[in-house]
Amino acid sequence: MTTFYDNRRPYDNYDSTTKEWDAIFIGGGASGRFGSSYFRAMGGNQLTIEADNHLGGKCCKNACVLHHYLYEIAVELDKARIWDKKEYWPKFPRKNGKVEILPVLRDYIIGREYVFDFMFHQSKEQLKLQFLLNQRASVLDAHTVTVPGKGEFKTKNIIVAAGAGPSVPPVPGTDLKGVYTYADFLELDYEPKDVVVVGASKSGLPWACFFNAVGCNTTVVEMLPALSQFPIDDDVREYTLRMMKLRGLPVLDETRLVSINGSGSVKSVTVKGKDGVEKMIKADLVYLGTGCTPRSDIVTPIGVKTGPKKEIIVDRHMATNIPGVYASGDITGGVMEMWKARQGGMMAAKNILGSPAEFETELFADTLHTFYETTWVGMTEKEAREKVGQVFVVRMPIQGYKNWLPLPLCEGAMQYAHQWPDLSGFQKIIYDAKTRKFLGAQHVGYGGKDSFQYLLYLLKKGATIDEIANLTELFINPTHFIQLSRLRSGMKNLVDLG
Ligand code: KPC
Repeated sequence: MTTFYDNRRPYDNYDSTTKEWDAIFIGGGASGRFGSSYFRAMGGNQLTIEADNHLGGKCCKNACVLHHYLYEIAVELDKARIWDKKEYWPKFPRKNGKVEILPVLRDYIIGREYVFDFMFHQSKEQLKLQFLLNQRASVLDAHTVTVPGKGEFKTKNIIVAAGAGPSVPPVPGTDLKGVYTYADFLELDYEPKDVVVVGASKSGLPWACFFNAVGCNTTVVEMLPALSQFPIDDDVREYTLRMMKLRGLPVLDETRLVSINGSGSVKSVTVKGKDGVEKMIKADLVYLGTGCTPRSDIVTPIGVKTGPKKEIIVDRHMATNIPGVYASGDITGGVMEMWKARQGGMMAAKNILGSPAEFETELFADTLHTFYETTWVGMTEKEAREKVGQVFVVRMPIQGYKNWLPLPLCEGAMQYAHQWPDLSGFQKIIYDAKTRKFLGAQHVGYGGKDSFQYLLYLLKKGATIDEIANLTELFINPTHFIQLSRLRSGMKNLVDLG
């Protein structure tokens, strides 16, 4: 392929005569790159320093994009496996009972170079950013950054957007060959058979479903009650878990990882279950989906305050306790999602350049990938009943219906709806029965999360069922509950539909 630069070497794209920068962004991942772009667009003079060999951060390297790549493959393989030889579906293409993983990873590694290249082209040519790649910055004080071989850079402000790296649980055996996190998973050099995924988490379950779908004997181990960390109702939680179980993917919850065992390479894990009894699970690969730790060490020496999980503490303007030092993205802890990284960078830019903005991060929509997307926004039904009292719910599938129920009937699940309806998804929308205001929604299916971006906006605006009933659906859409709301919106006293 043609590359715009040799990404094995340091790369400079900045005006070295600059005496003082308006802002230096430490990190050119999602937060640093979007923050830099906004800063530049507002007329600020920025420099972005990235320790890795590309812009765009871990997202396109080995995190969000890889996560979605594996999720999509899991869904495709899952459908192929479910419809094996039925109608036009070919015989499920397994070699020796398993789909090979290594070619899939090789294709990702080749393909991501094009993404790296585009990130570079867009940043340099379209956004006119100034940056250094493959070079590690150190922060001397609130207005001075150094880079080996380049000396000191003076700046009015620093935005620390150096991200977070994988958290590894403190148990014996994590250094054995065959133990992976997202950060080194692409180094896999053998075809595993027995996999243990630690963490029924947003970062663990897509991997677990992928391993299961390619034919690995896969087990998920989770410390908490399964999926209890997510603000979803029990019915949505149970459906999500049941759909994994139906595919032969067990989640051992309230189960603690005691050790990873082996000599040189991993052979098994020892876990302690709800009953307090230790047991061994055979494994030739252990995947740790156990979260990330902020890389805040870069600024703690200059006195930047951090929290118990090493997260940099920022106010709503993205400012740290040190004047002139801001932070954004995963390094600030809490939910580590793209919207927060990118918007956080943008908020820092605005505040530095005199356009005060407060970043509200409490209310957001979120998704978990398994063999489906489970997506949610706002209050759960349970929470709404406790806080609001009179609640109106639209749910699909409905409860207690004895006949074949091909609903929800949604894009991405049409064959399921007609041939195996139990697999076609689960969804609900919750309203305040008195004020008719939209309070929350949950969805298990395919392609629904796009709508949730806008449902969040509607929620913040205080939309009512009557306004939602006026939305113009692009039929057949994944979020069936929007049309179903219309069936009831003519009613003065709303009666549940579900
Ligand atoms: C192309 C893409 O959205 C995946 S990588 C994103 C990195 S960045 O645009 O800097 O947020």
